[in-house]
Amino acid sequence: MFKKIQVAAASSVVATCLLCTAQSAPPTARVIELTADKDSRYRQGDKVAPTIQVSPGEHLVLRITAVKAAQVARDGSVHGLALLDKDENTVPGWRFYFHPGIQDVEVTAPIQPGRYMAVCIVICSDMHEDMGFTLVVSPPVSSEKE
Ligand SMILES: [Cu+2]
Repeated sequence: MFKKIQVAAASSVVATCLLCTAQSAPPTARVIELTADKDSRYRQGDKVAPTIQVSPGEHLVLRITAVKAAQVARDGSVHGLALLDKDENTVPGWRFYFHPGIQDVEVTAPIQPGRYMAVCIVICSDMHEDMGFTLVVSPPVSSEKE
């Protein structure tokens, strides 16, 4: 009897793990290209400090091209990124440091709709304070209430 329970427990663990694997299969992430630029500004194409619209929980790849500004952090980072909610708390999983060059970071958009501020977290020059962009999380139109 006891043994049977153990087997049942073990197989349920396996089932859970299989489910995990299925869920973490590479989602089709939207790639958002940004430049963390030498003048301490985030750019999307020509747009300075862009506003980026995403869906709640959307899988994204931020393709960051980081270009050294006036100052470099001790670890060699030239810029960074943290996403802040309306209370200025960092959204979990949204804190990165960038070395010069192109790097991809995978992120998941917040579930909670609203405006989020992405800010640079490396003191990259005396223009650093104003370096960032806006992430707007808005629910799909079809789910709007009447
Ligand atoms: Cu910066």
